[in-house]
Amino acid sequence: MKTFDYLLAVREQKGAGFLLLLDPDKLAEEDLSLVVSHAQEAGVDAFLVGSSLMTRDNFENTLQEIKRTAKIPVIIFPGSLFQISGQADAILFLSVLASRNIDLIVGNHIHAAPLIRQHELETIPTAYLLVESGKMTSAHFMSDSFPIPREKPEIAAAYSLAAEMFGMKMVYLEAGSGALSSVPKEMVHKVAGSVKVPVTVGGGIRNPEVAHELASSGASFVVTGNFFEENGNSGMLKEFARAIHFKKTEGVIV
Ligand code: 1GP
Repeated sequence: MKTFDYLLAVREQKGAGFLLLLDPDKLAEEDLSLVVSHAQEAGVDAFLVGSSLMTRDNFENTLQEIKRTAKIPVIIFPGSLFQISGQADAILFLSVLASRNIDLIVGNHIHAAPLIRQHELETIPTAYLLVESGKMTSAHFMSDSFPIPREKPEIAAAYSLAAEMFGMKMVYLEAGSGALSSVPKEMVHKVAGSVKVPVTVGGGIRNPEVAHELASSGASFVVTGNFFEENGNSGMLKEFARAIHFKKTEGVIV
């Protein structure tokens, strides 16, 4: 099954999917197999792998380690052109639609496309929309994007509609890793009600109640990263999974 079809099946069966971001710049390679097995047992549906800024040359090794243990899809969430690898199952083919840097809207993609094809990597064309979140995050800074004002869901919805009209398959509403405030549920509701493509929401989600609220407001996928990088929080993975999987049904997705 293609990764995107798997994601849609997860959404259909569970209400929403739980994606765990693994940042190769922050995680020690020797810890990865434990992190991965613990996360999948707890109910994580897929892994995102990527970083706004990589300061270590360990992207390939990190992916290899994750793939060694992962039974669920491993999806590249690229922070730059250096984050392309044939070891993953798919890549979010991101366009930072509100960026002021043309290369991040469409530019780097020209360099990436032949390599992605060579690796036979599945692409998930995704509109990546930065949302104001209380402070400048690495994602905001690195992507040269004016964040969409929190109280302007109609702007996020208009961007999302344009993305859908361009044929993109996903909208990613991003508060930025470590954001003070996550994307407002009103904005998620407005965007999810405006487009048919799945809406992924991430950044600053630090408790299961917020994760649940975002999923029940229409987010198809909820992403967390930072919170589970902190020691002692991995015990909460199950609670997050339960909160995000608001539709309780049995069955296995293959
Ligand atoms: C990054 O939204 C994700 O795209 C994760 O954010 O690290 O704040 O959970 P956090």
